[in-house]
Amino acid sequence: MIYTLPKLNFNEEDLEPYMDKETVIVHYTKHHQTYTDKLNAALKGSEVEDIEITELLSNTNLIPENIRTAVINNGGGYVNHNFFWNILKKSDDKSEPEGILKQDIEKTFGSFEQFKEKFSAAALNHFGSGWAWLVIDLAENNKLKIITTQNQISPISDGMIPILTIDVWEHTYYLKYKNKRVDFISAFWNIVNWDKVEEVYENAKS
Ligand code: MN3
Repeated sequence: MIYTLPKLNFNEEDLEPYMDKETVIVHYTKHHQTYTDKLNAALKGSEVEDIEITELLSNTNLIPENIRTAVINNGGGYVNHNFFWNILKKSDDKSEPEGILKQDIEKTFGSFEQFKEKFSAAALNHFGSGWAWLVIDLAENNKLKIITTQNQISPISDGMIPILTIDVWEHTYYLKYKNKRVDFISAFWNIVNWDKVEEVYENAKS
């Protein structure tokens, strides 16, 4: 199969001022596109080209050794960015989750504020390029957890289901925030699409 960029749920300028239009354009049409193209190139003609990328990343030993690194890196880049764009939106009044996700976050982390602090600290302290995530850990009784992954590693390769993420590669924030990842992380909370995150969580639980 041939992978293509998913449509964004928002216009390129909609995340302003928290994420600037130019960053969204470069991130989506250059970085995300490049992962997509390289994933397609790596899979082309291989014995696993018809297996869904999420299944390959969940079972990386299915991937032939000669393309395994390319598929993990670029397939991870493809699905991680698909996920990331999907949970962003134009800033509005809804700045925290509701329903079962809210309850489970409070049960796990004490309060939504404590969760935010912990997630932000994980994102800030992650060394180098990568991602911070809220995940469901299937191996640990579906517990909610905050983790980080290096480069384009997807949590699905470690048996976890992504619920929320922040991309902390410099290309996500450098044009606007320069080296100040901390400022980007604070801004990020304004553009989280909690309706989508709740939907992801409810689907994962069912
Ligand atoms: Mn990125």
